Parts: sequence; structure tokens; C-alpha cells
Amino acid sequence: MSEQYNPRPEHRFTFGLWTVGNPGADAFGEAVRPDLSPADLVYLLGDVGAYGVNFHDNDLIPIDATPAERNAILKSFKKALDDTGLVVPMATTNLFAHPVFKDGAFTSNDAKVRAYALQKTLNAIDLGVELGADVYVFWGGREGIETDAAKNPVDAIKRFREALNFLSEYVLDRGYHLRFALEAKPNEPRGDLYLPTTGAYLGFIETLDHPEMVGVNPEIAHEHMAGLNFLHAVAQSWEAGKLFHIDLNDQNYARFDQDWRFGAQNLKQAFFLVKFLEDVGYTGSRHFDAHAYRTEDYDGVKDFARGCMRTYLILKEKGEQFNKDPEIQALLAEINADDGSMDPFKGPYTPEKAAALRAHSFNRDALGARGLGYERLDQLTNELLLGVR
Ligand code: GCO
Ligand code: MN
Ligand code: MN
Repeated sequence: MSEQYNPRPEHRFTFGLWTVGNPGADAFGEAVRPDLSPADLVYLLGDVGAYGVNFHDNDLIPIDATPAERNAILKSFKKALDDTGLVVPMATTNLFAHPVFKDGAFTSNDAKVRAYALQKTLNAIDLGVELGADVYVFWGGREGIETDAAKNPVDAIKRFREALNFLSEYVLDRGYHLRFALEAKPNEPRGDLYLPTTGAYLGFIETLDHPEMVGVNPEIAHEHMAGLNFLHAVAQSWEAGKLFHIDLNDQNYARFDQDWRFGAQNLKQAFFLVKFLEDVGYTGSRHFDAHAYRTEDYDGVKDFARGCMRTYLILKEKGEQFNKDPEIQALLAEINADDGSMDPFKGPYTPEKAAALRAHSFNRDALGARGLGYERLDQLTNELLLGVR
């Protein structure tokens, strides 16, 4: 394996404890890999060259840990971070595993559950900040329904907003450098989840008390489950200044959340995504929210993690090649050519501009008759990706 695709800290590759730590249990079968401690997982990530490690509160500290157990775990986790040089850029709360959250957390119908979810999140924020996190993810794990008879969807949104406003004030009150990133998913584990797409969250954020503190954490698998174009969700988030974090993985459309290795399924989409992130200069984590196939052992988990990063770096190089390819660039220049004749109509509205625009005559048949060369452009892209350019 050539070294040019080896991960380096500046690539900002991160993994969750729950990703490389996934023991392979699914709805039909038990775990196939032994549980590893958080510290062991940090050493594994250090070995494969990751930059950072993220966690849910209970990935690190079990929900029923005693104070002594908590201290011991934290001590060995911090030592592992020191030994490997890994950092903790992001943290989050597990608001979905315990039965108390079976009907959601912040959107639960039960005020006690909602208050408990807030309390758990306050503690988890403290833990994340203590370990260095500056992004805090909210994935609405069970914020949804099986039947709409059970919950008023408007109440659910209002409750969720109230929780985020409360937590934003908490962060400000404590003086933490922490931004929130909201992660949408259309369904699973609930029949339907509220705020099911990144676009839905982008609208919701503007209704919060502190929208400037809140962005999104789009995930490939989740937008694909909704049948959407992930790149477009990412681009809209970026353009809105809201791309605070990203969950990279892969899978085909119309499946459950399979969390496969980045690039395992849709290489071309992965290519355009990497090219976008690199071209716009996204500086946040490249977080892999994925796990190894259930067929894998410990070494296979490392192959999985290395594969995510290596594919990203290869695609990054392909993006540079695309940007330098004379034939591709000539085609793009042609596609975007502008003879300046429409300049008088550009920019903000004025009554004069509108009048001039009305008076102009367009040759729509000639405009409609032109071939655009996209077939050639796409084939050139394919050949570049297939390595024959
Ligand atoms: C999922 C989600 C989670 C979240 C994680 C961090 O489908 O299970 O993608 O993995 O990303 O809880 O918020
Ligand atoms: Mn997911
Ligand atoms: Mn995710």
C-alpha cells in the first residue's frame, strides 16, 4: 500500500467509539467480536492513523457506573489519548438505548422523561467538554413515533426546540466553546423520526433562540434512506454556514442504516462529496460513522477503518486530477461560458432592469437546441475514476 494515502492529523479523520467498537450484533444475531474497552479502541485508532475519537456518554462511561468505575475508565481513556496523540473533537448523548427513552427523549410525552433527558445531556456535555470536544451532536435516536395517534407532531417540535434552547443557554452560561450539530434520519429505530432530513433541520435551526450556535451533521446513509442526493444536502448546509460536522459511511438507497465503510457502495457519489469538501475548504472532522462487516475480526476492523480513510484520500487525489484535467476543464469552461450579453439583467431588482428584460427578445429554440456535452463530461469523469486517464 503506497504511503501517499496514509492518514495524517491534518486530514481530520475521526471515528466514534461505537464504530470501531461495534461488536457486530444485529436484529438476527449476536455479537461476533469481543467488546473492547474505550482505551483499547483508542489504541486501535492510533494504530490505523486516525486523528480523533468521538463518543456517546455511555460508550465511555456505562450508564450505571459507580463514581470509582467512572474515574478508573476516564483515567485509562485519558492515558490512551496521551499515548496516541488522539483528540476528542465531538461528543454526544445516548438518548436511545435505555428503556426510559422508548418513546423519545426531548420529545417524549412524559415530562419526567424530558427532564431526565436534559439532565443526562447536561452531564454528557460536561464530559465532552472536559475531554476537549468543541462539537456536540444531537441525533434524535428515538424522537419519533410508530403511530401518530400517540403524539402531536407540533408539540414534538416545540419540545425539541425548548430543549435545545435550554442547552444553548447552558453552554453560554458555562462559557464553553461548543457548537451543536443536529443529525437527521428519516426512520429507524422508530417508524418515523421527527425532522427527518438535513433540510428539515436547516429550517428548524432558524427558529431557535441561538441559531448561530447550531448547525447540522448530515450522514450519507440517512439521506440515502430518504432517497435524497447527499451532496446536495451537504452543499446546502455549507452554503448556509451550517456544516459543523459530517458522518461519512455508505450504502445503497431503500435500505436500513447499514453503516458501511466509506466508498463501499457508491464510489462516484463519494467522489463528488470528497471533491466538494476539499474544493470548498471544509475544515471540520471527517467523521466515519460506520462499522466493519459482521464477517470481520479485529484485523478486519482495522482494514475497515484504514479503508475509510484511504478511499477518502484516493478520491481527494482524483478530485485534484479532475480540477487539472485539460479536457474536463475545457468542457466545464464551455458549459459555463458567458458572453456578457445578459449583464444588464443581473443583480438586484430595479424597475428599469425589469423593463429592459421584458423588452429583450430571446431565441429560445436556438437555446433549447444546443447539446450540452454532459455525456462526454460524465464519461470522462468515469474514466478518471476508473484510472484510465
Ligand atoms: C445512527 C446514527 C448514530 C449517530 C450517533 C452520534 O444511525 O445510529 O447515525 O450513529 O450518528 O448517535 O450522534
Ligand atoms: Mn446512522
Ligand atoms: Mn450518524
